Amino acid sequence: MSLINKINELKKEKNAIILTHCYQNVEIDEVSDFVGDSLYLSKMAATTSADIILFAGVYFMAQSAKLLSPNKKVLLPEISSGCMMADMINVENLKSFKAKYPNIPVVCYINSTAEVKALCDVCCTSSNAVEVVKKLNVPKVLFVPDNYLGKFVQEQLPNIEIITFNGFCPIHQRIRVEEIDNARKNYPNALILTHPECNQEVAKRSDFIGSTKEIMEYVVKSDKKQFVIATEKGVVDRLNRDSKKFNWGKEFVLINENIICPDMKKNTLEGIYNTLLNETSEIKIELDTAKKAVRCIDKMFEITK
Ligand code: CIZ
Ligand code: SF4
Repeated sequence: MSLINKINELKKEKNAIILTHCYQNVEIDEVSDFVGDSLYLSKMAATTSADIILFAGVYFMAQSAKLLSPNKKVLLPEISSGCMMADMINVENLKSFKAKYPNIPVVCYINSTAEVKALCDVCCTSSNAVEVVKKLNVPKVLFVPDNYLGKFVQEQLPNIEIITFNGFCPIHQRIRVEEIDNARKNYPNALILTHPECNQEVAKRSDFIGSTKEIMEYVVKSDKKQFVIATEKGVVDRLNRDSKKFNWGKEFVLINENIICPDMKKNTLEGIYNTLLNETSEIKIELDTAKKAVRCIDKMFEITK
């Protein structure tokens, strides 16, 4: 039996589901129940009736699934798959940041650990960051950990003061302005779409700035045929696969072949099979931390309803 069939059999046997982030290796979709961004996957984790959730993604995402489904067994095949941005902030430096700017609500990007979320007021994703900050209806917010996403929100909401923590995604930060300019020359008929984790100069030179979900929705609706994408390779691989499968006749080009998140790529079909078979790498979150962190996520759902 192929590894894919073996995983699918095990899933049935154990009443398990696999949630897969769109930055994962594309072959993992073959065994996945849901594929998408953090927000979508969090919602699926919150509503599933499965006993086991295997998260094909990185640590903070599996933690979010556990927070939203505390009675389920949540497994992360590669327990060392972290997020370099999420790891730039911790309880200690977050406390210092808050002490420097007291009594200001703290918005945290979902790319943060449960321990960090437990000390923040509301969470957001790249799809709803502007909406979350706007709906808080306050004159000032602290935004952690991504300073580029924070600055992107600031541009959309000039009447709110957004004080950003100095975190960033080292993968998206690799994208250079010159690469955008070269893409314009090399693909004159293409649209250039970037993620708000990119630096502001890169973002400003592109045709569209959006989360992975927004980028994917945009290109499907567009009547253009060629797109240069400035976000993680998994998004481009899925778009090219779907273009072939559904005859869209569209071509997607990754801005730079190095826009690959090494932590996201740690998962393999073999690792998934072994994790599900042995039920290893279970996510556990200390009760008090979980209680506070889930409040931060619930507040996001509440205000974006
Ligand atoms: O929210 C997510 O899943 C991430 C990491 C990025 C995005 O834009 O979807
Ligand atoms: Fe974190 Fe960047 Fe990897 Fe996303 S691409 S998981 S922000 S390191």
